[in-house]
Amino acid sequence: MRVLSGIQPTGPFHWGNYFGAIRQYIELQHTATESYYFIANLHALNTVRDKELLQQYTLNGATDLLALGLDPEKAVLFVQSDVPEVSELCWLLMTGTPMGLLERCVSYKDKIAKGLKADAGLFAYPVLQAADILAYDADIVPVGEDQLQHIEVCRDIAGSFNHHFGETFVMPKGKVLDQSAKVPGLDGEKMSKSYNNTLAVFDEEKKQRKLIMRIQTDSRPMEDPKDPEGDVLMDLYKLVASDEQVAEMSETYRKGGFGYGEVKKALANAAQEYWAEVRERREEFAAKPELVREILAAGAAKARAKASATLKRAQETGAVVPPI
Ligand code: AQP
Repeated sequence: MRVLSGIQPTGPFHWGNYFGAIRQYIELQHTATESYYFIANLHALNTVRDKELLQQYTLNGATDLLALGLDPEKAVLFVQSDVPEVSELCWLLMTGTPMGLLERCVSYKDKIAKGLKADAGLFAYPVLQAADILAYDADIVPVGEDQLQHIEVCRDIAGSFNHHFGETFVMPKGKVLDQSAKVPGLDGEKMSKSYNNTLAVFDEEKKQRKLIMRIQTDSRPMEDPKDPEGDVLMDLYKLVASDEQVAEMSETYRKGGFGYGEVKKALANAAQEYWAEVRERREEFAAKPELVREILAAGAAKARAKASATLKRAQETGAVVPPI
């Protein structure tokens, strides 16, 4: 089983990125025959237009993944733009992709609906993503729920290429975690960098505590029993607290007579404990940017070897006719 996933360096990674996707990367690296994880800086260009900031976010992203447990001995970690073959493959795929397929993509439609600026890169994003996945012959793509539609688009694109030119690409499958496929943000909507509702994994404790204390809650009387299901605080608590703590808190909800302030404090304490070790590890990696760069360079060489073989295969199956 070959596994691949990418993550955009558009800002600090948040709990949604970690519990929806990164946690899967860390787990799957032990069982996959090959795994590829990349920092999607070309995708991020759609949002981050400041060169230095994007470079910094890219290095930070790799540092974060290493601190969170990605092991370069087990998984190939690299930066998307270090593999130019993928952009060429993207063009081969773009020529057979119907506009309607991309127009139906929810993440594009959502951003437009929220008034965010759209350029051709944002619109064609799922095609580059398809090239990212297909270039490495990925069987499994661990993601959050919001990305499942893009993986279906990738399958459509690969299927139509295979049908037209002959078997070329491996059909990938998306993989989400049932419990954390869509982590809610501070406002109860999907946690998302562009919605400004995130808890960053590596925020310092004080800032995280402050943000947690500001989470919106309902205004029902304190005495009323409350349903622990579908409650933002409880949903976040489940991610960082132990099973025992969650069972206790659920009981407190059902009984009523508590204040949300207490729940927020418990959530902040559990979060502090949950992230303490990786925060320390991050400081160690952050002190060695040269080591991170070396890991990325070694990863890029391995990723390029794989992607150029796939590009050649795609060119040979018929998409590019050699000039006579
Ligand atoms: N709230 C979430 N719950 C579960 N999974 C999530 N992911 C993102 N948000 C959640 C997953 O994280 C991986 C990397 O995400 P990305 O690089 O595609 O970034 P994103 O989806 O664009 O993340 P944001 O924060 O929502 O960024 P913007 O606002 O720029 O779009 C993916 O597997 C994603 O599913």
